[in-house]
Amino acid sequence: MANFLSRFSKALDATLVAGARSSARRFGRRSALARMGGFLVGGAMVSALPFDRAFGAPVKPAPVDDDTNCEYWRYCALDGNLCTTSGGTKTSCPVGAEASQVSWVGTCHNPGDKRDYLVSYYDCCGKTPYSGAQFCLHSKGERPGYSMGLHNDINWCMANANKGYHCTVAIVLGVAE
Ligand code: ABN
Repeated sequence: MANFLSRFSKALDATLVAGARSSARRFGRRSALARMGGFLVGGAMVSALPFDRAFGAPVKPAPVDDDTNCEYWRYCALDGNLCTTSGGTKTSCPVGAEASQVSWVGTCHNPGDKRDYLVSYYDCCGKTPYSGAQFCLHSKGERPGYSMGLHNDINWCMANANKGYHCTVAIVLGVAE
């Protein structure tokens, strides 16, 4: 009987020890840390992968309809203050300023009708610039300053009696064929 009890007790011990080891392996600190590490590294790699965040939708910038914003389509080659933020409109100088006698011409794409237009930029002259004016620097089609006719960083009031620059308007001349 004593022999049987001793063997039974040893078998029970062995079973309990094996169970404790297996549970330590599965739920222990090290394996929990290893699993957490794998999860974190995997998560970081997934978020770094290049995937289509637009989920297939075509990505194109929304057209800007606001003519006080430099991104408005007809300002694509305008380098100067917007007359729409200087007391005028996009096609007329503010009271007290007169249009320049020479101008700069650019070709801009209108996303509204998907056509290209010739746009003439006239400076408005004879008045000091308005400090709150929106300044825009777009140089589409511009060439370096040694070719003056192809450079837009120029005061077009130079041919006027009043050469003081105030702002720039953008007049559409027609469709660019
Ligand atoms: N055409 C706008 C402008 C005026 C003065 C100086 C540079 C550019």
